[in-house]
Amino acid sequence: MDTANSLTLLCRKTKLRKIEKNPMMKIFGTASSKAFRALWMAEEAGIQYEHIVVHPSESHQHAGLLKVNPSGKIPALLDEGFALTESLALTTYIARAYAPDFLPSTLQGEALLLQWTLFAATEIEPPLIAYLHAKGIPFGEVDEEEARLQLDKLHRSFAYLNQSFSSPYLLGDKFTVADLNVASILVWAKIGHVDLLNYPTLNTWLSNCFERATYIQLQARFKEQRQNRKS
Ligand SMILES: N[C@@H](CCC(=O)N[C@@H](CS)C(=O)NCC(=O)O)C(=O)O
Repeated sequence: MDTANSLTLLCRKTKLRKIEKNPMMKIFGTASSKAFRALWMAEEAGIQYEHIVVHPSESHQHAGLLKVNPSGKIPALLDEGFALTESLALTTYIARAYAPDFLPSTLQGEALLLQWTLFAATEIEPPLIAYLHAKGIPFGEVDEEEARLQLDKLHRSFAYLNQSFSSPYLLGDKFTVADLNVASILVWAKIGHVDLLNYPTLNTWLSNCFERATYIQLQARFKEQRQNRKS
């Protein structure tokens, strides 16, 4: 058996052991925050978990969260006493612990997973958030010149990503945690109505990610929760 197969087998055994021992991993945060990434991965993994809703505005006063993440930021995860922070580390942990099918099985695949995750976190997310802020989302203060500047940076990243893969998913034929990590950052592009039509491969791939049953069900569940809170 090669290393990749033994790793997959080990992950499967770990998954079974973990589910038997403690079905309730805890994920702290709101669905409209970066916690969505971990919630989405937990849904893809098909595991039971407890979603502890903590809003960013109250996270520094939330005793349960502070025990898991003393910095008071969301998201955070607690699994059998193991505490973890950083949304993109959470997704990768959930996949490794419970859903190894969502991980690449080669050394090169692992490297590309890291490459695209870091690319999205450093080359897409910062200009995308800055762009949204410059467009007045969510604070209302608009700065069109700043928005143009950030959009230029984004277009360079989108062009690179668009030309870097041709298969349905970033690492090949199957949806992996690399797709989930990058797509869950590009959720902000959807919120900001950033036009991706000039990037057909990227655009089609992103639509496929957002058409996944887990994504749609999760969005519907959280919309319902928001409406129930308002009524
Ligand atoms: N790099 C962290 C960022 C976490 C983060 O910025 N969380 C925001 C909500 S999305 C937060 O906790 N804000 C409250 C605060 O900064 O005090 C991650 O990806 O998990």
